[in-house]
Amino acid sequence: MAAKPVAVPGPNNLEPFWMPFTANRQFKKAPRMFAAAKDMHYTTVDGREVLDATAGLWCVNAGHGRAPIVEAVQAQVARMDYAPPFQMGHPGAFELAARLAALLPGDLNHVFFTNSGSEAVDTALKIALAYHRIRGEGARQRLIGRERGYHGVGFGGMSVGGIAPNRKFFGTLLSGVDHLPHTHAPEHNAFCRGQPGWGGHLADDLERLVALHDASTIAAVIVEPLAGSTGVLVPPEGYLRRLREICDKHGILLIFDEVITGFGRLGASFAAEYFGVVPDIMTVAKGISNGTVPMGAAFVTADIYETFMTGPEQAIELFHGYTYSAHPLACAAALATLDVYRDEGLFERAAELAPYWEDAVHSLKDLPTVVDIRNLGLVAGIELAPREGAPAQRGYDVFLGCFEDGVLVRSTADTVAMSPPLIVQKAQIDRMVETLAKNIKAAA
Ligand code: PXG
Repeated sequence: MAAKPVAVPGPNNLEPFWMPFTANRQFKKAPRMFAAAKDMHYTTVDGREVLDATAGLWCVNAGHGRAPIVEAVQAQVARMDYAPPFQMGHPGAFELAARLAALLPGDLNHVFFTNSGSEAVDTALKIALAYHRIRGEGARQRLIGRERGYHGVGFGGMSVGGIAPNRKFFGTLLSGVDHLPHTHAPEHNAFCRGQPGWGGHLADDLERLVALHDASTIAAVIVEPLAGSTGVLVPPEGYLRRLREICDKHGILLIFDEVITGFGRLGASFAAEYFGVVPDIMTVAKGISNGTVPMGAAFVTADIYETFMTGPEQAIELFHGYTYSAHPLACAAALATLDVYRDEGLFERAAELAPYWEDAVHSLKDLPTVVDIRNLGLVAGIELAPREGAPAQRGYDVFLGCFEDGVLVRSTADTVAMSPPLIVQKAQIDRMVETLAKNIKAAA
């Protein structure tokens, strides 16, 4: 009998894939496709090299296709593809948790593994609620986020997040959530280099929310130490410390979402270390495994972990977890990634390059339509004035123009964001900024 023909979708059938956070119809008319990646560059399907100014999507901090990471994943998949994480373990998970604990600031020293930043955030929020309940403070059920915050796309993360289009289509979200004001204030801080001097007092709004709801009803406050997705908002001087103080005063847990800032982006292992402010829970993803295999994690203090370790020994302490928590391939990728970060001193390298990066991006200051430039570590956001009646169009045109000129940047509304792999060379920084300058002028 003749073999039944198999319907193989041709390479040009772009229809079935519903792309995330993408204008699907626009993309499918003129697709942009990557086929390969090495170090600082992607190669498109038609063989063009594209310089990566965004570390993929803020995740490939060690650069693409790094041999030690690739080989570690290859060896792991050949040795053991999968191991169940519930009531079973594998050595890589414990080794990775111990390595991370050694890297973490302050009392943060226990690790709950997830597969993404969104899951890490929902995990952190659930741990915060359960922590208070176990301690007999079950009335602490409110969660506080911040306007313009991005904490992924789970119902918890959406609820504490503060980006309207990410929320408004999806119903009533979690109840009992309130938001701090955002810290975007170009009228005070435009073109400041590094941390803005104005705005530390915005943290005092937490006292207003405490007065409104009463501290006894508030479980946790979650913020990105530096907000990435909303257009690179650098925390004002003193802001994070003030949040820490107010949380301590009222017994509220402080959660830092370090999905973007973790693993060297600011020139320190974590933003908590960079700013000298340690949260009670920290969420990470992206750079933890260099984007090679999906992985996220929530880090908690010894106090939080020990609070859960109090019932009968045979009882499960936290009814939460994922089939792929601490997946062997993700653990192998993360262990090899941590080796590369350490052996190549990439966090220190980011710190050393930061002043050059700052000068380079601020050279765009006098170009038409540029209304603000924000930077810290190896991150920059260049904010453009929106076109009349067409918000986000100018940012998108700059993104597209840069891509056609062989540089991958990111646009979020009319802010262009760059966050290159930490192996970036100065000449490559120059190329990114020149390409951006050309395309900002073209889109003016
Ligand atoms: N928290 C933060 C601070 C993030 O930046 C997430 C959570 C969610 O992670 P996952 O792994 O679930 O996507 C993120 C993700 C952008 C952009 O363009 C940023 C993210 C995702 C997509 C786009 O800035 N960050």
